[in-house]
Amino acid sequence: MTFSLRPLVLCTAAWCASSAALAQPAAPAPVCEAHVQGQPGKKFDLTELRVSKRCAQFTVHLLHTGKKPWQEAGHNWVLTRSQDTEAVIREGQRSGPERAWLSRGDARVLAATQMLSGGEHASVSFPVERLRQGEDYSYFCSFPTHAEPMRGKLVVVD
Ligand SMILES: [Cu+2]
Repeated sequence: MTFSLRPLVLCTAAWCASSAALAQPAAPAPVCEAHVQGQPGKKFDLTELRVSKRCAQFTVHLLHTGKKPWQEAGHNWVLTRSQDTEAVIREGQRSGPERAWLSRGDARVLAATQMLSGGEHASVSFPVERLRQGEDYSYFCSFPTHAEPMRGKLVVVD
């Protein structure tokens, strides 16, 4: 004769409900926006953004925390694949101040805010389906001499 030692499962409805919830936690809603500061000294306060592919759109809110006008020390936020970054920077320099050092309409520019003066802010939203997980993305400020120090990584996550 064999005994099957099955554990008795006893729980109140509330306890069972909570343990079921623990076993399968609902994924928290992803954060689909980020606040980025362009600071004096050619700095972004954030150098990595993680973007969930569960977001339909992602929005970057850029604030220029300095005081100078954009023609002197502007900041923008420009997103490209990392492999396109250097070429887009060069093209931006050629575009000059009348185009705020960014070649608009360039398909390699995945998203960009306008060039801001100190105290100004701007937002840009882009569809996340345009981004691929595993691809390297970089963001930067296209103002002359800013793109090297003002650089960050955008990582697409689940
Ligand atoms: Cu800048």
